[in-house]
Amino acid sequence: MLRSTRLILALDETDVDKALAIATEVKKQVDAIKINWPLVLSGGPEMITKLSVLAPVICDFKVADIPNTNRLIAEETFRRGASGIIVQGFVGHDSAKAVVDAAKGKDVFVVTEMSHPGGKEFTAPMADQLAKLAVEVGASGVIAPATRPERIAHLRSVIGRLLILSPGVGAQGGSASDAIRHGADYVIVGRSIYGDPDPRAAASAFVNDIKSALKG
Ligand code: NUP
Repeated sequence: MLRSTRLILALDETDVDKALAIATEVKKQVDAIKINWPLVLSGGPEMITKLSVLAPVICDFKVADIPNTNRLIAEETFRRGASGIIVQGFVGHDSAKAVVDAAKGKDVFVVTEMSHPGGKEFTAPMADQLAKLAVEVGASGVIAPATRPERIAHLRSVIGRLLILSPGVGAQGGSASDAIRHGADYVIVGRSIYGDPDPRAAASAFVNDIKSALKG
């Protein structure tokens, strides 16, 4: 995945026409488009293929099953044109590794500590182990919370040079520049872009905020 603007759009818009229009509008400002179950359930898995024409698509399916089922999910996801997939690490090394193997060099990201308040309950205490698992199974990187930037810095010390993608910016209260300053490679922004009356202007503001962090 190109590291140009370092902005990833989380396209959780369930109106398919709107989602495609927004993706077309902001495609030059984002390094990837992340989709999740809401859009896949409303528009079908062909949304992966349609969006992949516009930008690299990361499927945030938080895959969490036995190795064989994980492998089948990953194969179908990549067959439809995804460039990356997000998995849960708590199901164990074998399950996560099955996805890395099925990805055949495409990107796999492991969820560590989640960005919402409930992320502190179970995922935060396990975050170091989940980050280590990401390294051990050969994942491309991890998902770490922009809502707690100090945790991004800490997780960076666990994973070394793996990528950090950081959601929780905007609607959840986190700041894009703070996340970058604390070591995130990319920030993931959803509602604050697709829910804005002017998604392109909103995306531009995030791109500029990220640039300010890279300069300073
Ligand atoms: O810890 C996480 N937090 C999070 O918000 C892991 C995620 N994958 N996400 C996803 O990022 C979430 O499911 C949504 O698709 C996106 C954030 O969207 P928003 O809060 O910017 O609207």
